[in-house]
Amino acid sequence: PASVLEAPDARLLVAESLPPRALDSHKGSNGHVLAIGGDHGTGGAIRMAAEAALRTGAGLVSVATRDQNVLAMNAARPELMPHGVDGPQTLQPMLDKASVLALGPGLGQAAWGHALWTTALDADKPTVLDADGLNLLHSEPRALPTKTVLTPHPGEAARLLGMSTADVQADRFAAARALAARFHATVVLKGNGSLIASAEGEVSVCPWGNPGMASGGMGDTLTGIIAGLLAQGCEPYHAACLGVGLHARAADVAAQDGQRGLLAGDLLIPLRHLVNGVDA
Ligand code: NPW
Ligand code: AMP
Ligand code: MG
Repeated sequence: PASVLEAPDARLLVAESLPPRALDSHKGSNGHVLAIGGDHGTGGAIRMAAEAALRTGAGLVSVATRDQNVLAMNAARPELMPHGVDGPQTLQPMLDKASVLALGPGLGQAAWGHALWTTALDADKPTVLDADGLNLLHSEPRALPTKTVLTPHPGEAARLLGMSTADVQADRFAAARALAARFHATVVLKGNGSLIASAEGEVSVCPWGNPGMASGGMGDTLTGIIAGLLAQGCEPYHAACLGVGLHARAADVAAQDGQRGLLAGDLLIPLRHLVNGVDA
């Protein structure tokens, strides 16, 4: 048995989950997301995750990435706070200030990414683990923070489960439940009809989204959205359901201009409308 995310549109989900901001709300009341990733060549992935967290309403968003990404990120999105990190020593002070981590987009699986991954997971903060963060977990299984959301696409899920992508797709419910039970975490198994599974075996199905979403950066954006919701106080399963719903509905709005050529960045403005409960 599984429940379909029932609201006729994501605004109802938002209304139930994110109350309007208090009049005396300030940036410190809305959480501080630290996005960690962006090895050489994939700096865009972590910037997209970070920007999505901001557009979801996180109060502050810092980025721990390669030195070489900092200048461009500052220029393109000055609201972000990117820092070049070369290892655990430079990452630790950033971890101390963060309330939620978005770990893995573009992180790579070499020594730099591995060192940041270990240090970040040891901090035991609410964490969205994605992309190379999941691939590293496959190479080195370990205990995860109490509040963890894993966001594998079918290829990443297959690696973690030691099966083929086709096997995952043949029984997506079983794959999502198996991962959630194995890692004691909330799992989003992405793809057409994304599934959200809790460690206790509850599963929800996302009825929104479209094939225009099959383009680079889409998953990185989802990671940032869920991190932004955790930062504003949502519990992991709820943040995952709401985040998947907002992401897919924003993509449906953006795809009104056509599915081919839809960019992950095109989701950010409809996302902002939806997260505020206004017509997109
Ligand atoms: P196949 O071929 O079907 O067996 P990878 P990645 C499968 C960063 N990025 N349904 C499929 O396997 C990421 O953050 C950076 C079924 C496919 O070949 C990561 O850090 C960007 N199968 C890193 O790059 C933009 C599916 O998985 C394989 C599936 C590598 O991430 C792009 C590919 O997966 C990217 O986000 C589906 N729906 N989806 C940037 N601009 O900086 C995927 N598969 O090998 O894990 O590589 O996902 O591209
Ligand atoms: P990633 O592969 O990590 O970039 O994630 C891709 C994102 O786009 C996930 O949120 C998927 O659920 C979504 N997506 C990709 N293809 C489709 C599709 N055909 N229908 C609906 N959602 C999709
Ligand atoms: Mg991805």
